[in-house]
Amino acid sequence: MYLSPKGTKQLVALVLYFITATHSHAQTQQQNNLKLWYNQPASEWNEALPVGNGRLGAMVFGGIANERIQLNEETVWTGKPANFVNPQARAALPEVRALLFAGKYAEAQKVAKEKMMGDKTVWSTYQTLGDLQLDFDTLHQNTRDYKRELDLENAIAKVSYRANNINFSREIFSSAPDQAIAVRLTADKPEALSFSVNLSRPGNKATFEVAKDEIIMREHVGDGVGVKLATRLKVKLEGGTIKVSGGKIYINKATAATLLLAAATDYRGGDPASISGKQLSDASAKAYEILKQVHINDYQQYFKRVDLDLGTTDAVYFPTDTRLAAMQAGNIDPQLVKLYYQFGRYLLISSSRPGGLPANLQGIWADGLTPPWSADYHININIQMNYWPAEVTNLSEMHLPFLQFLDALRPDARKTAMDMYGVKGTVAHFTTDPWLFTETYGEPQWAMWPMGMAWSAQHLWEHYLFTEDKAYLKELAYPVIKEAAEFCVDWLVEHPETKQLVSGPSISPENTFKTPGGEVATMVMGPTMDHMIIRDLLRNTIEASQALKKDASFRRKMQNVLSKLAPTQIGSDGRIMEWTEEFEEPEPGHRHISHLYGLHPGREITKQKNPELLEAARKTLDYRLSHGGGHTGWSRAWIINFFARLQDGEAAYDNLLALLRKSTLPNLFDIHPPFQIDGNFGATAGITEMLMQSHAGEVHVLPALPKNWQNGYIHGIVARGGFEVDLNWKDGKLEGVKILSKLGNTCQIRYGEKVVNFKTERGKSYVLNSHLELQKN
Ligand code: FUC
Repeated sequence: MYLSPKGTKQLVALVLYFITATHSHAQTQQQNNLKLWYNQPASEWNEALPVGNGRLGAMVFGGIANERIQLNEETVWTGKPANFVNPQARAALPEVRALLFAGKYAEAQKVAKEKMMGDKTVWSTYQTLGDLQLDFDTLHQNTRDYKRELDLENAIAKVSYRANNINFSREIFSSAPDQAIAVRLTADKPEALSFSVNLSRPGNKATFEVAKDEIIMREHVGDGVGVKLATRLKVKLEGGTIKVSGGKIYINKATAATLLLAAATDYRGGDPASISGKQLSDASAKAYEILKQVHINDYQQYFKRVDLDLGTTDAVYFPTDTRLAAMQAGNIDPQLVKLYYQFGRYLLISSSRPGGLPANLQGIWADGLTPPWSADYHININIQMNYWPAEVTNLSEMHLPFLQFLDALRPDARKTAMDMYGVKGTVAHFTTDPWLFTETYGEPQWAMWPMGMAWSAQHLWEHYLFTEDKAYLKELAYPVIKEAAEFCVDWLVEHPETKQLVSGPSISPENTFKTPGGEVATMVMGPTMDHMIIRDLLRNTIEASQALKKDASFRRKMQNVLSKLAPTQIGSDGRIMEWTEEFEEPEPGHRHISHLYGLHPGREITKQKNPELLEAARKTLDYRLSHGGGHTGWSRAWIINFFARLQDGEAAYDNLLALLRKSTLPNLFDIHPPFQIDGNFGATAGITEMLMQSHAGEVHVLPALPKNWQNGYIHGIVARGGFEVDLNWKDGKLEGVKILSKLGNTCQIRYGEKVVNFKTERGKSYVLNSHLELQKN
């Protein structure tokens, strides 16, 4: 529901009237605690509710006379593998570098545009799988008690209402164990369910077979350049009759019906119709209640690992859209923050499962044939942000699709490094897709940036820091990290004046500057972010090689490079410099705040190590914000993480509120605008960073607790070194900590200025009081 300004005001007045101070109403609170719910159907896609099993997704509208369930499958992509390296790139590299060193920015950009950008001619985009449409008979009129909800505890969407003295209900979920979507329709009066079912896909290119109780929809997407898909639907009835006519299945006078939907493509080979056929027949052999219980058990093993409480107000009695509107009007609603947090975890579990593709710009949920930015894998912040919450919110397994994707990028990334730059190792640029391209195309302003692989490699190392899984490090992570490092080592060149090593040609993602001659330019030699990424990568690779006791000579080479790499500089106004020179900034509030990579997600800038850089980072952030920064959802989410790392709980909180107030849709999806899921994930990570951090070699509890969260707890979050942490606080102060040591490492824990060290045993729990004193078990 979008409210008119007037409607919003009335509603908000009403809500503010009802919402009083903190109360506990255990029962209702229990009921609505972890649900997004609404008193009306979705009037458009941005109000519909997402379900997903990592691969197969649906957006549930909850219509009364007509239900639309928009479907997605993660591999429904147009395009194909393509090679589009600009053949002139390698020869142009020294020319572009020389022009940039000579300060001829505009000229360098022209050469780069012509000779380094590839010609991407194959159109590739993620697309909808299609729609499942239900049309009901006239019994579904004059409804009352309508409710539509998404239950985050069970990962089930529900619709219920009363009409003609009958209670109708629908449940929809996407099961990972059974690889199918289930839609269950019931009525509490026998034979009250009459409706038709059909499948469709925009573009009118799909073909259909309807027989008895089953529909098959097939299409070769992208007009033949893309995957072949098959979607299959089966209807199972309790009572009533079924008939087929005009491409639809008609159900007459049933008491209950279960619709099961399976879908597959040939992205990984095989025949989509037989893959989905097997999935469907396996699922339909099980009773609905069994499918549901197996789904809930599977989902809850991940979801239930973390519990958060930030306090509750009477706002919980109101539907989610009303609460969001009230918050936008100034209301305080800590439980909505909890809901948003757990929704972020829900979205990751539902869009990223081991063995599948990583979550794209929209997770797996995208409507139509041309979603924004092709709903692709932007790797200049967006996909990384998707995975910021994975380890810390105890969803380490959900990280794997991204980590395996990086491994899969390697053959192309190796070829691109050599063909484009004549350099060994692996490189990727600003974006990619499931056809795994790494070469670049388009405008140098976003495309001339060879750090996509180097940044992403951080995730492979981080997964190890949380799990210390040596086999994983050896077999999957290290080879990918090492090749990314090899590229960086050979890519860097000596600056003719400073003699330091610099990266370039490159950009500070997607920002511009004014040259001394007054032109707007983007490319330089030595943007700060590149060096922060490379420093992080080389340090991580050194640590990884030490952990595996290998590559001693490459390690020395990396150490040597690190000693010559251009350092992070503070400008004359006290801010961190974004480029090697202090250029005039045409967009001082730019959404990318790339030169703070070392603060977050990197670990170069910490209070203990370099307080002067920390101070400069704060100035950088304040300056960006005072010039309109944070205007996209993901940018705002990054800012929450930055302020958390600056240990400024109030500023982190203000930006979290701004995200909820300005960049959140009625279904709690983040907006760029339009919908882009990275902000959901970035903010979930940010909230965790406010409550605990572990990037600086210690478990820092409550580093950025805002005044508004006086009492609460978070249980089950994870720190580097393999510590599962339960934190409780009261009156704004730590009450106690429980630490489960999963790996048996020594634990260094900090609260404020107090630091304590203790040895741990694998699998044992340790309890500390408010003064960090270890309690006897
Ligand atoms: C990055 C951002 C844009 C957008 C796009 C998908 O390049 O600069 O704002 O989020 O990715």
